[in-house]
Amino acid sequence: MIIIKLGGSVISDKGKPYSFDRETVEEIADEIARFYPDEDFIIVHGGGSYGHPLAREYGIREGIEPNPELKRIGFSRVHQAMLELNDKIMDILLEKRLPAFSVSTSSVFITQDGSVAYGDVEVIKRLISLRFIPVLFGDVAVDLEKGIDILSGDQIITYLAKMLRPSKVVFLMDVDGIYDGKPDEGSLLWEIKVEEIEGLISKLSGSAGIDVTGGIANKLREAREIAQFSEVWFVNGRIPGRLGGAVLGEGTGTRIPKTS
Ligand code: IP8
Repeated sequence: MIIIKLGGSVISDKGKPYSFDRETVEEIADEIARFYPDEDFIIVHGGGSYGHPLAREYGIREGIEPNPELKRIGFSRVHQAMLELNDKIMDILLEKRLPAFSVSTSSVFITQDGSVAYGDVEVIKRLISLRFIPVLFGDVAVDLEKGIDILSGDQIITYLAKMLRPSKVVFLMDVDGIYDGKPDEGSLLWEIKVEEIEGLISKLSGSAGIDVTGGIANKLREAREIAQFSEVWFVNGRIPGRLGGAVLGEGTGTRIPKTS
């Protein structure tokens, strides 16, 4: 089983509200279709310019207080925006005859401290055994302490990796992988050991546009956790062939080996 993160910066321009890169998602779907049904997949997509600006506008990460009336509306609006984005992605996957099935994150996960505190993966497991491709997404979530929060697709993947032990997790990004500096200045790191991650995070700048869940630093922290259960790849989702390379284990990008 391979878990793919469709990064928000790959499928939309975070600087432009409600932008969607249909062509890129079509190419990614074609690439998945090269490997399905021989390989099982779970897809998790990010918020892009659908989720992040609205989540910030309503202050969802700060919880249900201090203005619960407004926050409740915001919570629902962010969720609806994510459903809209999810719908566009689902349409493309189904058009390509991939049996994608959308699983609404906020209905199956409860958070605490930005991570999954409770999750139900039974339906996801059964969907996979029935040869579906479950599609989840970064979303709003009911939170044990703050009442409400945002759950990033990256944290969802860590939880799924722990519960389902995929062979690989592939993060699709808008750059070629992880660099030892800014992408236009540093050089691409082909392999990173988990011990090197903390040092790297302090060197790296945030991702472009508005990101309420922490951009590349968040991804690297999650990758450190995920590496306990699975190999992790970071590849360019905008360049056809890169996802396939990671699936085959011989691609251009950054690989973090499994630690045990
Ligand atoms: O882009 C965040 O998910 P991410 C989802 O995977 C929202 O971090 C609603 C901002």
